[in-house]
Amino acid sequence: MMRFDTVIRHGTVVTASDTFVSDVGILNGKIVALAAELTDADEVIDATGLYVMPGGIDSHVHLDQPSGQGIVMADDFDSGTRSAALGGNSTVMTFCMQEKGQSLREALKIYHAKAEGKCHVDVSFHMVITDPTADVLGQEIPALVADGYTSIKVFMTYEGLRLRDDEILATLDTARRTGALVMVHCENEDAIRYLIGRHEEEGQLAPKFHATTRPIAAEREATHRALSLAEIVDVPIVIVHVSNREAMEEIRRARQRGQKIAGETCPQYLMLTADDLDQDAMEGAKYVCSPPPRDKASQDACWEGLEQGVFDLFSSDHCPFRFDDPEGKLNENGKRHFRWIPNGIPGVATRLPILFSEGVMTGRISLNQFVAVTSTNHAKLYGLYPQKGTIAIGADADLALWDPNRRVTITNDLLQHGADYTPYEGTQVRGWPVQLLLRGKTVMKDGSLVGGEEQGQYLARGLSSLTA
Ligand code: DUC
Ligand code: ZN
Ligand code: ZN
Repeated sequence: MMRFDTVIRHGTVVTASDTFVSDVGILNGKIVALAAELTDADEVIDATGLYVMPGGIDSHVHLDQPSGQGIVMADDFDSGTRSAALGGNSTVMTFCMQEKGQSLREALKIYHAKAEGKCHVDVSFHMVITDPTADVLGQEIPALVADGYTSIKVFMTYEGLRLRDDEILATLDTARRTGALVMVHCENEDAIRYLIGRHEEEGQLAPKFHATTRPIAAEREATHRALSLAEIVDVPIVIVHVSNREAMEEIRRARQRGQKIAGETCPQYLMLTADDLDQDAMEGAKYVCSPPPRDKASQDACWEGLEQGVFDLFSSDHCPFRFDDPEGKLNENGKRHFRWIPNGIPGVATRLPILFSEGVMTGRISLNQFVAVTSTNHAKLYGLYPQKGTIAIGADADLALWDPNRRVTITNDLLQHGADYTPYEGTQVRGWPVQLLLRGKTVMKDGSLVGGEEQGQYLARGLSSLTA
């Protein structure tokens, strides 16, 4: 008879494809048995009435990133991964931002130092390419992909970050040669700058004008262009943080043309609208993110995209800034003009409960779809499968135990992130992750971190299922 370190008993196991009652036997951090009535374990966890799901994988999280002069991101790797664990996530993928003129190796050294010894869940890095020199594309990226840094993000917006179309093409070509997967932030920077200029002439500087300077057409056009550039080079890409139907339909059409495309949406596009930016005083600054939240019809479209599989990924785009803070949303310039309000909202802890409650409990998506878009597809698309993202023999025992009947009113103090607000304050959800195991060890139970030490590891990744 096999002996286990831990057995999770009598839970309902949910994967991206199946739902079944089974015990889960864990040995040396791995799942080694799925069967009825496993015994002989050092630790037994009773999961009667609970769902046992793969730990959440959030492949779009910003932590400890420089964000402009005098602006400080609200989460470092300690607080950000703590909040991730509280929300049922066992892996986060964060961004390593290349400064202009910097080598990618230098940038990675800095981000590894930021993360070292601080992580409560497993962590991996996407490279943000802002300076695609011949050396970066010809030498560094091939070597980095071989070392397990297999994804890249590029921006079509933000002066100083955005790449020109020829630079995007060259980056995509490098991705095609190396198997890297490119994530694209799609908004037309020239259109946005033009609109900001017009708003300035009219004195329209309040937070709500962040949304009107970044209209759907600017996102749709850039999405179409990114997809066309990928088609020209013949390489898969990920369209990240899609906010509306028109951009979503571009993804559908590209797939119909035969392109391999992944699509991502985020909680803010299901739960918020541009009206949230239009509030008294500076309250609207709390909701400034890019692309901006749109309207009810866009929310419905994003739900449709999740239901119908246009979106493979549901990520938080956690990009936290404090609100009432001169280094955050209400910095001196930001108080006067929306363009200086740092873009981004916190959400790594609320991503899963929101989708569980609003998606699964309402019957919009199945439990299996929930697991697919919050964990399994992230592992597959970013080269961690089947080590992560599923419940199978040999996989890491990264497991989230969910109580589908736990009712929680979201408040900022529950989330233990560095931001002083949550956009979802007062939102009532049904279903909550009550325990999280990371490689077989409990790291979170009933809203508290346990174990006392940071057990997260850095993950080198293989190639994406889209590019392999
Ligand atoms: N893009 C992101 O992916 N996150 C935050 C800000 C942004 O523009
Ligand atoms: Zn982005
Ligand atoms: Zn982001």
